Amino acid sequence: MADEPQSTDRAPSRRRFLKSTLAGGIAAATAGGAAAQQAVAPVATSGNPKNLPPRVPSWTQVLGDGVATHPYGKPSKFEKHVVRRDVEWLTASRESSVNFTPLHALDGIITPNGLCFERHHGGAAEINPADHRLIIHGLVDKPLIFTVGDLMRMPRTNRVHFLECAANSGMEWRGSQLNSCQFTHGMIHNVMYTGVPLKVILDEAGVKPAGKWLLAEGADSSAMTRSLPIAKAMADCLVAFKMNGEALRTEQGYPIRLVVPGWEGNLWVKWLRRIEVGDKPWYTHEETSKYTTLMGDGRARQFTFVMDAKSVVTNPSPEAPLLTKGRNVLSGLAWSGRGTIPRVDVTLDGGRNWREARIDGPVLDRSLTRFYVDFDWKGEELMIQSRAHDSTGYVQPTKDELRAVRGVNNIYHNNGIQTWLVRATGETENVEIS
Ligand SMILES: Nc1nc2c(c(=O)[nH]1)N[C@H]1C(S)=C(S)[C@@H](COP(=O)(O)O)O[C@H]1N2
Ligand SMILES: [Mo]
Repeated sequence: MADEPQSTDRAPSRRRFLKSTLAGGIAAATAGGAAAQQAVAPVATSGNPKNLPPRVPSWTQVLGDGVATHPYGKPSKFEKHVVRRDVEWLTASRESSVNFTPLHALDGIITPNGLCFERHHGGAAEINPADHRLIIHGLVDKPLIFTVGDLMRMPRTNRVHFLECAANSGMEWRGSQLNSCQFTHGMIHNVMYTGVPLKVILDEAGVKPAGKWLLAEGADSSAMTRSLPIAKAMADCLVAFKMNGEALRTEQGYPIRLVVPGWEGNLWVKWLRRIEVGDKPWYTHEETSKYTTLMGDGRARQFTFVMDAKSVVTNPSPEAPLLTKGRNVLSGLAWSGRGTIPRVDVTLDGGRNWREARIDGPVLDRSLTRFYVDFDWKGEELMIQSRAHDSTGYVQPTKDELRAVRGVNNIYHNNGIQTWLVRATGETENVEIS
């Protein structure tokens, strides 16, 4: 993949009403091991009668594995289908690519470390922390070099935040394309980071009054660089070394990465090695040719940092069809780069009737928030949508509302309302209503 996923010629002619598209993308889903089928969670409607009540199951009659069979634990073998997957036609090379979080298979708000989507511009650097340094220079009183150990002795804090790639849902700009919740919305993860506030580090170096921007650079082969306003750096950014309690994964920037709450994923520089303070942005490759948004009128938006409020129903979804009539749980995620999610609305009938979803679990600032609707399914066709409200009063727009403002020659910042069509069979498809 040359850069971020595109919604270009692969996009189908816009078959707007009740049309999911089985374009190139779906071939990848199948190549990924019949994703839609495999990804379906096992249910308690089948099973070997020998192991079912009133019989005593076979595993009760033998000793299990001892401790330390797996010094580092892993999921049950029955959860093998719960993995990151990629879309073959978006993957020009493995080193400059992206894979996706299996949102349909997860619950709560935390993304397990091994399932966090990856986006690399030059592959994942493998760095011995003993050989790694963080350099601070430019418009500072005292240029400094920190070892990872130095950072770990500075005051630290814990924060849960989502990271969403600006291109998440980018393949859907012109119409529904990928028949998969993992692929339409899975360029996001939500992690508890442990790290040092960037302000603490910058204060130690002493930012000169003229210092208004900083440049963050990664140590990977892409030397990913992005400009960031000092005000944001001072407000809430972290230099993180732990995710969900353990060291960052190699793929997520081990040994240190930048955390930029609520802002585009590409600013969250991984394998962070250099911070330069300057008086204006650097206009790097990543902020001129990429990560600008081409509008309908031909002008471009630049430095579109904040991720607006968005939501998606993760169950049911193409990989998680409805399997039984009667009692069912609809579940989903909502988030906003501007604050918390106080409310999510859900419709089951394509927008004729909306109800307020039940938000459950922690409601945190610029974090994924989990919602549910407990409902009874009689086998009728459903058209499911969710609509997030954030703490600023912003309401998630429809895709058509977005297109009216931004046109369709776009990739980034697609936070439009997603529609899933549930057929009478329970099979669920990516569609659009117009
Ligand atoms: N050094 C470096 N940092 C990087 C990137 C990269 O390629 N190199 N990719 C960026 C992009 S575009 C995104 S969306 C996020 C992805 O973070 P993840 O791999 O933890 O999901 O990292 C960002 N930071
Ligand atoms: Mo990204």
